[in-house]
Amino acid sequence: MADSILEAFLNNCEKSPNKLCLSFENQSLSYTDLANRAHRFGAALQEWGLEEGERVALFLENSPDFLAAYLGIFMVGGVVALVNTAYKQVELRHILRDSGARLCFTEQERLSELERVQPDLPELEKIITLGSALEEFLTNEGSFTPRLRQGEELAVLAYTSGTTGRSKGAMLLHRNLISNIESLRQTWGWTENDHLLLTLPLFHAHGLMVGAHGTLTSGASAELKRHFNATEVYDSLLTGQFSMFFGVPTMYTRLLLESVQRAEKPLPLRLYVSGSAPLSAQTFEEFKQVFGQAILERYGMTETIMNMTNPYEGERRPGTVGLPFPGQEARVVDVKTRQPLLPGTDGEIEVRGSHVFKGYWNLPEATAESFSADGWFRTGDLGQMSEDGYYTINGRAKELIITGGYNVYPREVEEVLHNCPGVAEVAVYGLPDADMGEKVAAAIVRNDVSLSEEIVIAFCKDNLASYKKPRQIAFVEALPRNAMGKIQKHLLR
Ligand code: MLC
Ligand code: AMP
Repeated sequence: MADSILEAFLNNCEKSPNKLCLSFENQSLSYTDLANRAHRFGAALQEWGLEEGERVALFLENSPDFLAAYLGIFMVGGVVALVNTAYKQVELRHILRDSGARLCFTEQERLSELERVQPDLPELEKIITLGSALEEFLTNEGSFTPRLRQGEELAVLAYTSGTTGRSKGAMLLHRNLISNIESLRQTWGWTENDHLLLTLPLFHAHGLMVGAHGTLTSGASAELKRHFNATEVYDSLLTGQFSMFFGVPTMYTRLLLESVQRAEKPLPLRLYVSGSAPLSAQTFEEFKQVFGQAILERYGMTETIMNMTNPYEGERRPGTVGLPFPGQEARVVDVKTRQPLLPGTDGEIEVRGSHVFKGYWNLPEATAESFSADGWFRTGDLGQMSEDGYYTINGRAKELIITGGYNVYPREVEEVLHNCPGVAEVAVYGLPDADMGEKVAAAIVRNDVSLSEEIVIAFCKDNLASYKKPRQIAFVEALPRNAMGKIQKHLLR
């Protein structure tokens, strides 16, 4: 068995060199085309002097070159640091400094944001933008042989928003990536005949470590889109070309809204999958009625990639995230005593197995806190297991807002807003939202009455990814606090 995504991809390339791998806008890439392009990235990186274990940041939107760069970095033993394209100066400064990336690939339109923080990033030696600068870089083609058999080595630093307000780099090894996708492919029956419609961003686990990894390791194909757009996706589904679609719940609610205006309904796909945020039982049922198919809901997180899945064959139970993937363990423990609980009892979900990350980059204490002595990872998700093994998530031990499948930690937004002139005190919390599942809201005590919603939002957007800005702001006289002085966010809600 291959011990990395790269090795599995190259095996498929050898087996079916001319098979379609990716289509994107007006390009079609066979397995050989993508491998050749990745090879050019690898050769150029080696020539440039990237050493094994050094980090390269991908601050890129979806395109075949995202994946060519990703595989090319692995070819020389480099580590990929993933960066959400919505990130602004606060997130960029932290991630690029923390990862110590020597090189960053990005697009021209993101360059100015990067240049704002570049003076604070002594280790960042080079920024390469797609287009002529990239093509020039790729002409440095020396001869080289891709590194294989690197299962125990670090592959990816995937930043997850942190409870402390600072995001943490989850260290995923090649072994974690390959073992999780092997298990998932087997469970979902993914074969070389599958054609996936992939509109999720590649800079997060769902798009990259499920959508792209599954495609590349199965010898299958995917049509990659730059962004999700409900009208375009609906049109694509009508073509009948696809066997699978993966999305966050917001994408499914938007497809349902789209269907209201359409007379024609898509033919059934082999598989619709939802994850990254809770899929409501209502959306599940409505989708079944309109599209004639039961969405398969699964549960994952950056640190562990995919944890649980509803059955491919068997009952897909709405409101649950199903059972652990084969070869992976899960249990529910008491939040205080950490003792395992019986079915039907609420507690914290813990997981264990070869899919679980190595720890947080440069944060041994946070790593130690997140694992029990016998290797169980504390997910921070609260829930229970039924008598017949289905898990339900019903809360979070961590203070987290999930909006449209993106995580927002209130603390990070609060820290930025504390620096906004006119803000004396601030509390950020989540509220239900029909489109995004949850939305970010803020209660603010002003020390300058001229402070308006517009100013607060503009300040937020200048510093942080726009999806983290509050969508609802209440100016209050004081924040409700308990006897210990802790803000009582449930009262604000
Ligand atoms: C965009 N916006 C959002 C948002 N996405 N606001 C809140 N929550 C979101 N998720 C804001 C933008 O900041 C912008 O604001 C405006 O909406 C328009 O931007 P857009 O890019 O055109 O948005 P849209 O197309 O509506 O995007 C919605 C979406 C997208 C659902 C398609 O958010 C998305 O692709 N989500 C997927 C996230 C994902 O892949 N998560 C997986 C994480 S891995 P303004 O004011 O600037 O105009 C993981 C593990 C696991 O969680 O289990 O999978
Ligand atoms: P991230 O850190 O971005 O990987 O987000 C992971 C978190 O998303 C998990 O800890 C869960 O809280 C949440 N999540 C992922 N999938 C689901 C799901 N199917 N249902 C509910 N929550 C989910």
